[in-house]
Amino acid sequence: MRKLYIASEDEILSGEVTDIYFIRTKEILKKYDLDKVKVRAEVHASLPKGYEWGVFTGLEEALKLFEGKEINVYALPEGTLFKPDEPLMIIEGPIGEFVELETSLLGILRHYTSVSTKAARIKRLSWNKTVLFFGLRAAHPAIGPMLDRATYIGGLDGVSGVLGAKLLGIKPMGTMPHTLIIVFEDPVKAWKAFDEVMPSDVPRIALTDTFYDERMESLMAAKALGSKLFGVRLDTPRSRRGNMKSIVQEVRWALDLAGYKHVKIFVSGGINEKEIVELRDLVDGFGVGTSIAFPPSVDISMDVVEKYDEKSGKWYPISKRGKLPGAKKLFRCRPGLNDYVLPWGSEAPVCRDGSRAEDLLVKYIEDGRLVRKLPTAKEIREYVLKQLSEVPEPKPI
Ligand code: PCP
Repeated sequence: MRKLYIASEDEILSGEVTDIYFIRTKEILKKYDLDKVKVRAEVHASLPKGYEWGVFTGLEEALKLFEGKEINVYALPEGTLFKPDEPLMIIEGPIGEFVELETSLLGILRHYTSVSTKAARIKRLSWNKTVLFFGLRAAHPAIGPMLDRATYIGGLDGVSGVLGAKLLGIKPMGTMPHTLIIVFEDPVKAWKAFDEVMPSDVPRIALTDTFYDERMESLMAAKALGSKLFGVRLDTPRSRRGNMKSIVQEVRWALDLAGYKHVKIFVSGGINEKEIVELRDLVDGFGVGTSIAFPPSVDISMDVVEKYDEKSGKWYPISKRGKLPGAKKLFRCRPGLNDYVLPWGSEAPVCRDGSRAEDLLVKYIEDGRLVRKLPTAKEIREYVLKQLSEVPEPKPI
């Protein structure tokens, strides 16, 4: 009897977390001896309105679905920026080997990619200010570590989640909750207790919005902890947010005037793209939760685009209407997203500087075996940040 309504790793990898119509399809295909028919299935995406690119993530988990199956899998490296309708992944092999895995595959890729894309947009808009993920409380804890990973590889600087950070091999980052201050009934006592108990490598960032005005509490914290105070966090309640920009400006002014220029200002609570743009030149960092944990959906789908004819030994294009038949390759000239989508088997075009365009769809699985070393989360994050530096700032939504 399970205590939580969540699927186990085995249930996901065995294909049990699927839509019933795939199980029925498999049964019918088997009966007609069609489950051995070799196909190429292509994964591609459409983007939310106003988005120019997405960040392809979830690959490491998605590949786990295919290990041990008699198939080949080609994909963009995890963290690659892509544009609408570009091929993200090609799965090649007998349809019966993977038909029921489509549900979990798309679920993993869509959720990861939607979260990472939003995280990347926020990071790109932040003018390189620190952005931490504070959104664990917005989602079921079963996927907490997945959200932490998706946001970190999407370019955020850190996550508050303890287990997520452990799996990423990084230190969890955070400040203090209102609960600490309320239990002490006195912010100064709470900040001093934090300073006394916490090891020296934990930055002293005082939450300064609990009982009094943000300017007052920030000055109180600076006075109480002096040079030890690393920063203040303003999580101003919605009911008090007349103009957050003015509040931050006032706190900065007051701290500077009183000689506390070293004290950084962090802002959290209800931060989305427009708030990032409004506050980015004033603050030192952001804590962002819900807007990333519940991002607009990057709609990822999979379609059979080629079948193999055993008699002629040739692949031939086929697809449902509305989708381009034939497997495709994605070539890119960098910097930026100067892309070419060409039929499978095409040669890499020549870029303006005379070099060959990068062939982005690479083989990850051959006959069910992983044939490429997977990058670490840190490496994926660096790859994302590099690409983000090559694209224009998105229009905040
Ligand atoms: C802040 C806020 C949200 C967190 C950050 C993310 O937490 O209240 O819960 O905000 P977002 O989802 O709106 O982006 P704290 O101030 O630490 O919360 P608490 O009031 O529990 O101390």
